[in-house]
Formats: sequence, C-alpha cells, structure tokens
Amino acid sequence: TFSLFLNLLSLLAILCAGETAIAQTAGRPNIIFIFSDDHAYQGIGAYGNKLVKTPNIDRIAREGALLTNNIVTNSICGPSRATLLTGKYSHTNGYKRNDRTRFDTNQTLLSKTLQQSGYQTAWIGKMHLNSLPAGFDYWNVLPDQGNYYNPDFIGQPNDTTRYNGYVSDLITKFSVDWLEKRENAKPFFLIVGHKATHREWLPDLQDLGAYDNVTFPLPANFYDDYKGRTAAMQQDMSIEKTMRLKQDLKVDVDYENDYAYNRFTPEQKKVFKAYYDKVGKEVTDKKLTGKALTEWKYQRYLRDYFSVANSLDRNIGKLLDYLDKSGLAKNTVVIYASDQGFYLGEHGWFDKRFIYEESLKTPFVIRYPGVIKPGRKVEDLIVNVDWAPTVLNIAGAKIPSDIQGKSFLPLLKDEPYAKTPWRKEAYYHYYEFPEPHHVYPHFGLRTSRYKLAYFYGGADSWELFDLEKDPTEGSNIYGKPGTEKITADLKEKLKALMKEYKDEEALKILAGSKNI
Ligand code: SGN
Ligand code: CA
Repeated sequence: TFSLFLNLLSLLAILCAGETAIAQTAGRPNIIFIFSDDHAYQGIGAYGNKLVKTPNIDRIAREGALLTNNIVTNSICGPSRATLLTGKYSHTNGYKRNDRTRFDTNQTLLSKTLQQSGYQTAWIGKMHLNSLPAGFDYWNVLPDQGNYYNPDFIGQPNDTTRYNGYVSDLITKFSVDWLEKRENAKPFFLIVGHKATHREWLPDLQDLGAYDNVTFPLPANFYDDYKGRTAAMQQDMSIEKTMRLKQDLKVDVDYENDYAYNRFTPEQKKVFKAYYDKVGKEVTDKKLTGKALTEWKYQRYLRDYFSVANSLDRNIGKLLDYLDKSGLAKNTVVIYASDQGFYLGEHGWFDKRFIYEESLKTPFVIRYPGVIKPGRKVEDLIVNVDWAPTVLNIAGAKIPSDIQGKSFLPLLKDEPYAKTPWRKEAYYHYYEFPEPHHVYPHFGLRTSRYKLAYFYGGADSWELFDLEKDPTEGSNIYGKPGTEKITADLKEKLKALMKEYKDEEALKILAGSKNI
C-alpha cells in the first residue's frame, strides 16, 4: 500500500506539473511587433502631427502607452533590426552597417530565447539583415529592401516567389494567414516588418494624391546653414541637392529600367504614370528653379511619404481588426515601432543617421490589455537595446545576462517612476561612411537636457546642444564660455557608457579626440 501511495503521489506531482505548464502557457500573452521602416515620429498623429492621418497607430497609443524618448543606438535599418534581435549595441552584435556585414545568427537571439521558452515565432515582411531569419518557426521575408509593387518574398527554406499586389497589403495578408494556421496551443511572437515608409516612397494606387490638398509648412530650420557643425555641412542627404526628381519624385520615371519601377503590371503603370505625368508637368510648366524648386520638392516628398504611410496605417488597422474578430486582442500585446526616425525637411534633409533628434528618436507605441493603462506616456530615455529584454519580460522568459538593455515593463505599468531607477543618459554610435549619404561616423550621448557628440573619421569635431534652449539643434555650444563644467561632466559620462558597454574602439577614438 505504501508504494501504491508513493506512485499515486508521483502521478499527482506529474499531473500538477503538467497543469502548471499549461496554465503558464495559457497566461502568457501573444506578442506582435509591427516594425516599419523610416517612419518619423513627427509624422504621426499620436506624436502631435495634425496634418496627417494615422488613426490606427493613434489607436494603439490611445489604448496603451506611447514612448516620447525612444532612442536608437545606430540610426539605420540593419543595425536597428540586429539590436531588436540581440538587445545589444552594434559593436557587440557585430552589425554596424547595412552593407559589408552578414548578421551573425549564431549568437543568442530574442527569437531563439522565445522559442526555447515555448513561443511560436514568425517574421513576415522586411528584415534586411543580409541573412535568413534564425530562431523563427516561420518566415516569408522581403529580399534586402524589397519592392513596393508586385514584390518577391523569400519563403522557407529559401525559395523566392513573386506576388501580385502592394507590399503592405501582402505583408498583412501573409501575417493573418499565418495567425490562422499557427499552432493554437502555444503563445506566439510575430514580427510584421513593413517596407513603408522607405525611399523611394511609391504609394499604393488608392492613396495617390491623398495629400495633394495639404500644404506642409516648412520646418523652421529648413534652410539650415550648418554653421558650427562640420559633419552636417558635408552630408549628402538634402532635399535640395540629393533628392532626385526622377527616382524619388517620379518626374519622368524610367519605367522599363529602374528596379523600383519596372515591376508594375500594365494596368498599375497606367494609373501611376497618369498621376505622376501630371505632377511632373508642374516642374516644366512653372519652370521651377532655385528655392521654388526645392520647396516644390519638399511638398512632393511629404505628399508621397504620407501617402505611403496611409497604406501602412490602414494595414495596421486591418491587423487590429483581425485581432478583435478572432478574439485574440485581449491576450495579445501589440507594439508599433520604426527601425529609426527620419528627417521630414528638418535641417533641409530626408534620411536619418545623425544623432540629431528626428533620426535619433523613433516612434514606439504599445498596447497590453489589462496591464498598461490606456493613454500612458513614458518620457524616460528608452533605448532600442531595451526592446528585446522588455519582450522577454512580457513573455515571462529568462533575460540572458549579457543583454545590454533593460526591461522597461515596470515603466509601462502603472508603477511610480521613483521606484524604478532608470538611465539618465543614452549612448549612440553610428558607423556607415561614406556611402550612401556621406554622414561621418560619430558617437555621443543624450540626457534629458543635453546632447554631446564627437564626429570622427575626417570630420573630427565635437558638438554640444542644450535641447531646452535649442530644441532644433542649430547652435553648437561646444567650447563656448560657460559650458566647461557641463562638457567635462558629459565627457565623463560618455566614457563611462563606453566602458559599461565595452565599446573599445570608441574608447580609443575618444582618447585621441581633438578638443575642437
Ligand atoms: C537605400 C537608399 C538610401 C537609404 C539606404 C538605407 N537609397 O540605399 O537613401 O539611406 O537605403 O536605408 S535608394 O536610392 O535605394 O532609395 S535603410 O532604412 O535600409 O537603412
Ligand atoms: Ca530604415
């Protein structure tokens, strides 16, 4: 009888253990990370833009939280994605630039850790890591930058298929298809990677002209003279000089030979061409030159950019609707973020890369029913190295000890900030030079009030900004009388951050930096 009793006991223990495992799985939320490309926070309704319509991103913010100071470690595509997957800075995960590197998928990845903890994982859409997805049970991704119209997708194991349609719609369709056929017993982690709003900004046909009745005000620093900012003076990313009438603004496009435009079906091309032929005639008819031409380019740029964003936002809406209808919404965390910010004419620019606000910060909104109070705003300095540990924290998975970020779940919850000591400085390091936009490599830090940066590799100069007095960063006060103490203090902190994150290369450059 005693052994029978023991057997019964162990049977009970097994049953209980089994039950807890199931209970834990059932309680763990699904996570959808909607990840766009080059979508500027200042172009989103929830971030204060009153001219553009982004109702679905705004809805996520309204029903959840919005981060006002989400910084990226290195403001370009691949490196930001590598950081999402590793929770590490570029010098640690090895992916410093878009080109000339292959993402090392042998390292510990967010996707792999989630898989090990019982999640099903999928990546659909743009990935841009020069490798196939690793740690994902399912994928269907765009090769490199991908195409807007009738794009190719790389499915499993490594086969390329061309699909008819507009890229944002296809990405959403494939995402919903996967949600329908996934294993229901497990929680899931899905990355929905959008191509929108990347250059050359080809809108969906239904969005052509969506913003033609809007005249966008010029940013106050549109005609920036870059005085006192050596690197800014030498960039190649201005609307005036760099933005191309043909490829970017579709004036007289080469539909046969240009890779971005030679994928239209004849019907698509007809509608697209008719619209842009009319647009292009404005330049020739009005004989635009000089400032008039630059300002015309600016208007056209924003009209295309926001028309592309229309499709992005509409497709986010489709996904939210699906979550509602399928009953998944209540147990699914929805995150919307971009890989980095973008210039919408500030400093006269498009593109990103610089440590200046518009490309340093990226939009991030998150809805977590029952956990995050609707309408919450988080103003602390969040860095994209924090995304991976936060997702792992939400999933109840173990956060690997070598991750360089921290979970900000406590900040998202309704917990007083005072209980959660949070970083006061965020570290930045950008590398890709000289192509494609001739932005000198630089590192620096941002605090709630100041920004200090050092440009190297030829530009060799320091910049210091007081964001309270100079939010548009037009006045470099490095070396100005009265800034000695704050400069010394910030340099100390910069060095401490480099040590903390083990950025040895940066420490060497810092040690040899010129005091100019
Ligand atoms: C392309 C673009 C650049 C852009 C990079 C990186 N040129 O090279 O303007 O900076 O991608 O973008 S284009 O003529 O091909 O559009 S990123 O978002 O992938 O980092
Ligand atoms: Ca990007």
